[in-house]
Amino acid sequence: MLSLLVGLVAGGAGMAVAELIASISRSWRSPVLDVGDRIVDNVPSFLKELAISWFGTNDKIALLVGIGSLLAAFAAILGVIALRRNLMLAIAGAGLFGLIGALAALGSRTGASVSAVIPSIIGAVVVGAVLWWARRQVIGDTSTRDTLRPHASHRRRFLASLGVLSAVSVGGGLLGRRFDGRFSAEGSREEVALAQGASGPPEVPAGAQGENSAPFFTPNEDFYRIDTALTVPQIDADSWTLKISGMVDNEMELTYDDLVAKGLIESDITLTCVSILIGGDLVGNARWQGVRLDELLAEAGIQAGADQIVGRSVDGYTCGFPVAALDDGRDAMVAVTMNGEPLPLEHGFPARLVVPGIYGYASATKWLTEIELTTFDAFDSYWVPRGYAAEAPIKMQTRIDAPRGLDRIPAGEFAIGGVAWAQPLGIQQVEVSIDDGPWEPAEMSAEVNGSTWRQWTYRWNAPSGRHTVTARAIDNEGTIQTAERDEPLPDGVTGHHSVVVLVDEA
Ligand SMILES: Nc1nc2c(c(=O)[nH]1)N[C@H]1C(S)=C(S)[C@@H](COP(=O)(O)O)O[C@H]1N2
Ligand SMILES: [Mo]
Repeated sequence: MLSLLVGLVAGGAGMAVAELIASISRSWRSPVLDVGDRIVDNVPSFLKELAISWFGTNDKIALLVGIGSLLAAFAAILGVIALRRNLMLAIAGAGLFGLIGALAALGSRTGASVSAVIPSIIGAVVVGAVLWWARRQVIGDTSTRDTLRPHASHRRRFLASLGVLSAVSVGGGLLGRRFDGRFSAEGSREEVALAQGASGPPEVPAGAQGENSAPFFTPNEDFYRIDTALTVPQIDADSWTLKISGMVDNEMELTYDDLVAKGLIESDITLTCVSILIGGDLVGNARWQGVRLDELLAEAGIQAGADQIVGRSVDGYTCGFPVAALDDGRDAMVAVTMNGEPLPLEHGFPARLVVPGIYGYASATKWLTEIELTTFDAFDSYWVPRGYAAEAPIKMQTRIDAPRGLDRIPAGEFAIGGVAWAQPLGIQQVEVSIDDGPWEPAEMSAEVNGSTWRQWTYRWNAPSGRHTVTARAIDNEGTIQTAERDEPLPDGVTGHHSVVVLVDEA
C-alpha cells in the first residue's frame, strides 16, 4: 500500500516538474502531450475510427485519460520496486519514463530542437530522486532489509511529507498549465474581431430551415471538431504568415493583413468528415468568409504539371486535394471567419482552408501556414499513408433528424425532418420509404447553393406500431444515393439512413 502511494507521489512530482519546465518555453511541450501526439500519429486507422465511434469528439480526452491511467499504474509499480525490491531498477524505470517522453518530443511532426527533451529528463530525475528519498525514509540507509518496519512516529512524519509533496506537485502542475496559458491566442482573436467588426450569427436564408431538421447553421460551439491536435495551436494573427510555395511562378508570403486586403467572399458551405457514420454528426454547416483560393493561386501562377494542392498547418498536419477540383469555380477559400466571427481557435484561427465537396481530412487544413503546389506522385498528405484515399470527394448522404431511432411518437401526423448533402453538386430531392414501401418525395426546403446541405420534411400520417423510416437523396445530376453500405475507411460511408420508430395509439 505504502509503496504504491510512494510510486504515485514520485510520478506526480516528476510530472509536475516536467509541466512547470515545459511551460517556460513556447517550443517545449508537456511530455504527456508529446507522448499523446505520437500515439495519435501512429495509432492504426481502424482503431482511430473505433475511438471516434466510441468517444466522438471526446476521443482526445479519452486518450489523455488512458495515458494518465497507464502512467499512474507504471509509477505505482516503480514505487513497489523501489521499496520492496531494487532501488536501482526503479530508478532505471524512471529513466525509461524520461526516455519515452524525450523520444516523443524529438519525434514532433514539425521537427523539434534537441532542447525539447529537457522537461522529460528533469521530470525523470525528480521521479528517481523521490524514490531514492522514500527508500531512505522507509528502510534507512544502514539497512538492506526487504521488509518495511518503520517506527510509528517516523512513519507519521513520512506520510506527512508525502502529503506535502503531493500538494506541492498538484500546485506546481496547475501553475505550469496556467503559466503555459500565457501563449493563448484568444487576445489576438479578440483584436481581429474588433478590427473587422464581427457581424455575429448569420440569418438563415429564406425557406432554408426545415421544420424538424438540424439548425441550418451549426452554431460554432456545437460544430463538430476533428483534428490530431491534443492542445489547440495558439497563433498570433500579427506574426502569422501564409506561404504559397512549390510549383508556382511566384512564391508568396502574406501577412494576415495582406491576405484580408485581397478581399473576402462569403459562402455557406457544409463541412463533412470522412469518419462520419450513416446518420452521424461529423458534419456541420457554416457561413464562411475568406479569400478565394483560385484567385490567390492564379496570382501565384500554378505551373504546368502540378496536380495537388497541399495545405500545411503550423502543427505539421497536411491536407491534399486535386488542383482540378477548383476548375468548376466552387467557393474554395482561405477562410478567416466562421458564422460571423473570427475562426474559433479550435476551428483554425487565424486562417484555414475550406473546400466544398472534399472531405475535411483532405482539404480543410486548420491553423494554415503554407499552401504548396505539388503532385500526387511526389507527396502523400497526413492520412494517405494511414490508409485513407488520396482523393476524397464527399459522398452523397441523407440524415433523418426526427424522429431519432427508437423514439416513441403518438399516432397521427408527424413531420419527419432531416438534411441531405452532395457538395458541390447539391441535392435535388429527398425520398422517404416507410417499412420498405415505395419511395415518396419529401418537401424540399429552399436550396441555398450546391455546397450546403439541403433540408427536407416528409409529412407522415403515422399508424400505431413499430415502423422503419428510410431516406435517400437524389443529386442535381439525377444520381440516386446508393443503398449499398460501405465503411468510413478509406473514402467515406455509403448507404441509407434508417430509423425504427415506435408509434403509440393516439
Ligand atoms: N491542422 C489540422 N487541420 C485539420 C485536421 C487536423 O487534424 N489538423 N483535421 C481535418 C479533418 S479530418 C476535418 S474533418 C476537419 C474538421 O474541421 P473542424 O474541426 O473545424 O470541424 O478539419 C481538417 N483540418
Ligand atoms: Mo475528418
